[in-house]
Amino acid sequence: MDMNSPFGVTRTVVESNHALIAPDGHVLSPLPGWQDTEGVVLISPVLRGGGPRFVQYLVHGSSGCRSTGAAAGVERLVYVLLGNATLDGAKMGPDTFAWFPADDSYELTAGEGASLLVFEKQYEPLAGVASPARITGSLCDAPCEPFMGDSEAMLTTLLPVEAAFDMAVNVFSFRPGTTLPFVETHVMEHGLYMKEGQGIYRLGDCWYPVQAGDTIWMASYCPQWFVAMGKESASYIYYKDIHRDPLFVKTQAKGQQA
Ligand code: UGY
Ligand code: MN
Repeated sequence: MDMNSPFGVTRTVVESNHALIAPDGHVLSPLPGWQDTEGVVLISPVLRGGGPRFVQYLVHGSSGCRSTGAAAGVERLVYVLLGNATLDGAKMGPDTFAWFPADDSYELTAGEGASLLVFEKQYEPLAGVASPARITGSLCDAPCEPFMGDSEAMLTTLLPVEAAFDMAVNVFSFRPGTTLPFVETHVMEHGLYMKEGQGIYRLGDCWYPVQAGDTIWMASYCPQWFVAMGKESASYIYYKDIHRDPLFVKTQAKGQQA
């Protein structure tokens, strides 16, 4: 924890259609769905009434850290940021991931010093389309392409882009000076974790300096834009909801009141 802010200064902001959570404000708590585990819930439906329809959290590995599955009906993507995890006894190193369909069960552990990033949402089945089976993979083996033809902005898609999937998790890497090509405004919402580097994120009508370790929530229709700055590439991993008719998407996660 950064104790060097004697005047109560932080870059963290929580607005109606976006939030920036800087790591200096992280507070550990026990994690539901995990045994003997602490972590930080970065984004959740309680951030804003009618707000996020997913959960994004960090797991701090420890000797007892363990999970055997998410809540009923909830799909989960686990990405190893640092250190090592095991899935049913098999090692998962940094920059590997696993996506678990709803109601999957397994034995997942994360050792001392490990840091896992997790995204969860209630799976929304599509009539006539089977729910996909578990997927494991790594950043370096996933498909990676220039974003809209710009080879300085490389987009890696961790999950297959198929209608059976109602979530996407991508890793976006920008050379210094590279931008998102335009200010995006779209129906999908995002949960983002800065993996490396720094830059400026436009969220709504505000421009924020951001760096590795920061978390951003972008609500549906939050205008968004990014420029990478500094000497090294910037990269972030982000979630979005896809492939479902917005007429029928729940505006709130189950169990949340307005
Ligand atoms: O997938 C996306 O919408 C992506 N281009 N958005 C973002 O990086 N803020
Ligand atoms: Mn976007």
